[in-house]
Amino acid sequence: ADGLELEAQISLRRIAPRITQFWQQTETDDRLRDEFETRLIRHWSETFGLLHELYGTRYDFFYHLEQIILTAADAWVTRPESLRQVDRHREIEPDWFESEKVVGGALYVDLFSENLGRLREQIGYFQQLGLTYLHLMPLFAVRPGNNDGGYAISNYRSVDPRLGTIDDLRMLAEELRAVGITLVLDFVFNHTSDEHEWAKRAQSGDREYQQFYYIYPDRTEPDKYEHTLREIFPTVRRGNFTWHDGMEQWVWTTFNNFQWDLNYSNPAVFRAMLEEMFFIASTGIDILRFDAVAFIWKEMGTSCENLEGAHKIIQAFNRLVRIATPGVLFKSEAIVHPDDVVKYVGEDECQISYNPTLMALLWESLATRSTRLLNQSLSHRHNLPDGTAWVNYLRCHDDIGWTFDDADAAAIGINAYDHRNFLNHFYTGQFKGSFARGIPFQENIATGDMRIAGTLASLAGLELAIEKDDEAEKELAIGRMMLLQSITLSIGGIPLLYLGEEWGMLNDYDFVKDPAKAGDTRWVHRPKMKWEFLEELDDKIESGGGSIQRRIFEALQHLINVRKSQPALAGQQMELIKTDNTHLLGFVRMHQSHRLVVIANFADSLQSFSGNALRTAGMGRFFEDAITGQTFASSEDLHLKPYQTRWLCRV
Ligand code: OTU
Repeated sequence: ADGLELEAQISLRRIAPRITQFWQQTETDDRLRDEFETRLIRHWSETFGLLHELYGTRYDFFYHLEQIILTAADAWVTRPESLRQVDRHREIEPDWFESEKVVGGALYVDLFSENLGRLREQIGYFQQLGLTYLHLMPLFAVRPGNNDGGYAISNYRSVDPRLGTIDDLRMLAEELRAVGITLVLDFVFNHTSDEHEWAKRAQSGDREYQQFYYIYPDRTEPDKYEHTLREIFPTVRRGNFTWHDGMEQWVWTTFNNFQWDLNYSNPAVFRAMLEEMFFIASTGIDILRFDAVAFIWKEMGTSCENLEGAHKIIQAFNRLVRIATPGVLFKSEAIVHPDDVVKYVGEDECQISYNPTLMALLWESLATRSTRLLNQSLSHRHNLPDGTAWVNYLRCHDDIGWTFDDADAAAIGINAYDHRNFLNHFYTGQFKGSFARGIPFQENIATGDMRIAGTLASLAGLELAIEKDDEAEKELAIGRMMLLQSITLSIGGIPLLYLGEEWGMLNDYDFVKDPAKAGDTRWVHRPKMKWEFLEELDDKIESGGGSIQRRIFEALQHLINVRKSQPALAGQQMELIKTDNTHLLGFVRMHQSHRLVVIANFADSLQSFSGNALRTAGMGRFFEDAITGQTFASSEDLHLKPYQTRWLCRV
């Protein structure tokens, strides 16, 4: 380690004159130089260590190192001053995203509002709902035809012309910022589309660009890799490689055939993608969603998922962001085993992460009406290191995979394989008595494995209830939707809605009519926004009345407002309460001197909880349900209606 530190210091001394030269060429003023150099020195040892570990054996390592640092310097000096202000502010307040005031939403620009210009007109809607964090699905230039919902990017520096321009994006970011909404965009960095300039150069025979990807002349290497690889999109093709007719070579394609995996063992790829990342950040992005993090590092003989190299790459990006654009945060998208999910979370890696385990287990509890597996998992998986947070969600643009830990299931006597089969049956509506209307995604005939597509409302029973025109069923469905929302809004972390949830968007089976979508059942839960319901929102109907859509909207809006009024809901700290009732989930949220107890009923029948236990949990003699405003005394038991959640605080 001593030797490495010496190398680090020598390298920095060698690079210093090049940086000075860069300041002179760009006529950078002293303040900006000082700020950058202070951060460079602060993060230098770690940055050097990571890059050295990744690329130190390359003969041209020093060249790449120097280029990387100059890329970072360029990102800082070309960054708009308004964003540098944000950087400076967030260095003083690094935990801004842990506030109870933060509530997120995700949407497709085209499906929600045609284009970026129209989206700007809808900022009022986000405010009305209470959102402070907006994730726009990928909006950059894509290949024609199927583009995997924007995840097959051809150019990271131009917006899909159907959605607008880079200037529209900048303007949107600025207007959102003005009203306190942060902007999240994907950094789709595992792969580019086959139409990206780098891929095209590779196709034309350019060897330098062929090294940007994993390209093989015959099956020898691919076959060796395949021994230990999973198939992520088995309905697209068998295996992970695609034959390219023009090049007459095999290309590594973890996802669709047209999504070429980038080769991060090549430092030129790291630097090229660093430049793209800084460009995206410069448009005014607060959080970058690191797509498909699990797959970015490959090693023969391994699963090529969640390898140490993947962590090093993200940590290196993280350090360079701390140096060049320090206000920017990373969000990890690792929809993998919970032990692996958490490894991407850290101040020095991704500060926030999707919480796929909670997501899957909330659906599991809804199906079983039992919180045992959820409790088991939460008991040792919820807490995260300081300076990090979960992003808690119920549905997103992707499928639901049952990524809970087999050992957690075994610990409470559940066979994980059978249980996943049950859940798949349940959520595709095949299980007797199921309320759900999901459809299979990536069903693997060979293994029997599948994931589930469907909207929150359809999976929670609203579609079936409407079809049956059964009022009681509709009530239960709304109850289930609000139950799940009440957990993600209170358990600790950033709640993230998938827009459409707020008015009970149902599955849309018309996607099969579009040949570019027909092969991907996730489109069932990606319909166009139906703005009609909004007109009714403004009508002066008595609250609690009106359409189902309106009722769902108002109930969710209310929950969001209540969340924001509860300082106990900041941060992550959560302690489970033993409820001695498998239908109930109970936990205490604590922040500074604030406390809030959450009790949720996953059964479709009335349940009670001991008032005494609530006193022990810190509720004193009298307490209030912040959701309904009702007050209770701990001398009596607390009652919960089917699917009811109570957020209790002392009075
Ligand atoms: C991500 O998801 C995106 O969210 C998907 O929309 C993309 O199709 C995909 O990457 C390719 O860009 O397989 O079904 O973590 O589950 O990364 C979703 C593992 C996916 C994968 C996840 C991927």
